[in-house]
Amino acid sequence: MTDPRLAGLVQTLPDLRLLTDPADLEHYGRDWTRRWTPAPLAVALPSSVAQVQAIVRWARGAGVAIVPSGGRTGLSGGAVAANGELVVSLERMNRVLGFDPVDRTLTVQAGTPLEAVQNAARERGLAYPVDFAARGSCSIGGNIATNAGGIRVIRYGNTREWVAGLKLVDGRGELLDVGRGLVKNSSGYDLRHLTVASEGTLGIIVEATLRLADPPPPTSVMLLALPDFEALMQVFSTLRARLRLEAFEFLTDRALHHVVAHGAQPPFAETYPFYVVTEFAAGEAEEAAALEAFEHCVGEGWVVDGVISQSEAQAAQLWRLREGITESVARYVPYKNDVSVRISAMPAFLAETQALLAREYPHFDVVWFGHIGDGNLHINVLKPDDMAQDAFVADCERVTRLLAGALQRHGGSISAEHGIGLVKKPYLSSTRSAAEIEVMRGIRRVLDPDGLMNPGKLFDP
Ligand code: FAD
Ligand code: 2HG
Ligand code: ZN
Repeated sequence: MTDPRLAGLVQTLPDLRLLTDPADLEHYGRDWTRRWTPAPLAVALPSSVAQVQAIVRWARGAGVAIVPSGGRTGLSGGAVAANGELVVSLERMNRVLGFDPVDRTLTVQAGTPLEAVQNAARERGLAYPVDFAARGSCSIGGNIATNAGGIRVIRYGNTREWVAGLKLVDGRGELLDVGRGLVKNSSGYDLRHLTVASEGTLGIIVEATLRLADPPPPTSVMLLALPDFEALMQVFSTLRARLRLEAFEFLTDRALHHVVAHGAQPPFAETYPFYVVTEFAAGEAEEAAALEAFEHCVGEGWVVDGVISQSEAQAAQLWRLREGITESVARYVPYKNDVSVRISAMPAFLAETQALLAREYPHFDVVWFGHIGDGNLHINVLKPDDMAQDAFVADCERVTRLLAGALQRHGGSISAEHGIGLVKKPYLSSTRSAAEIEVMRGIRRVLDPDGLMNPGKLFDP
């Protein structure tokens, strides 16, 4: 143990697990952005709410900043610790605390992985419907702190919809029990919703009470090949009107190229410009409706090829083409954009953005995919191997300023589901007015008067 400030923490909490080994600092100091060099002071692994409160109180006294840390799968730099902060990892607080079959809620510690929550719900005959590829590594605390979305938002909404209550240790070390699982509660400001998407800037989420859904119906997965972007919205409208959609996701030929290069099975003998992966409630009538909808789309020229899953294994194979994209491009340290507009604004926004990126990025590999049914596009720009990281990021920042302008014109958001963190901090004002940001600052000051909770993230004090 090198830093003398830590001696006080050890004295206060002799049982606390504290890591200072350089390999641990490296591991816990970064998230999936891989852009910043990790340099935390230490990593604390509390095992109880009382320990978390004591850590925050010690940090206030010692003037040490805290970075709340879940699975560090975040894509906006929110969990990065590059300035001598104390990383507070919730990974040891990973237990299911209770299930109430009448309320249909599951109470878990914040470090519980999303997949463990899904499994716990399934074992109890219900479902936790938030879902995405990082399910095995990300935590419920991180999901709440970013208001994570994923592949089923089109039917079930974001994480926010499923948080019935939570416990937060705020920046003063106070334990706030907000929401308490009530269905109805009109007793003033909803501090639970303030905490959702707060990115660790208001405190550390230590527990969550999650609403559970009915188990999903049996489903089939369809992969469709499309000739152009315009067809995408037509196919979406057609399928949404005729089927019970559980998911409607899209990817471009470049995205498919990278997933296949990473080991996925190519779905068709030919390649096409765009693909849709859609999941819908299955049954004899639904399959017939799906076939009819498919034929209609082919007749209109919106779909040029397609395949429908005949087994769970095939469904998983089709999903891999969409879910494997982030991992398949990770080696290029991509510059990520995660933008949204209202679904009705999507055709005009898409046309403008497509023209903008074709003009500004003629030589870069630009990988488009995302949750088109939610108005949410992911645009990953891949760094050419022979380009320096700084020059690449500077160029991407220039284009993101143009993209932020387009978003402003179309009433969209610079972060749909990944959060602002460090990556999108310079562009927050394209989505939020000065008056709104001032209100957010005020809220942050009340809950974190010393400015020690994830400083430098989301917006500056
Ligand atoms: P971390 O990365 O550890 O932290 C994220 C933010 O939350 C940070 O600001 C951190 O300080 C804060 N935080 C973490 N835990 C707490 C806590 N207990 N209390 C307070 N603040 C906390 N995201 C989507 O929305 N949709 C997707 O489809 C999606 N797919 C992904 C696929 C892959 C392969 C990967 C790698 C990531 C994906 N993500 C997606 C992004 C990421 O998984 C989510 O943002 C997730 O919610 C982050 O959870 P985490 O536990 O890893 O949080
Ligand atoms: C997804 O939808 C995730 O797969 C990750 O939100 C997006 O890697 C990305 O840009
Ligand atoms: Zn996504």
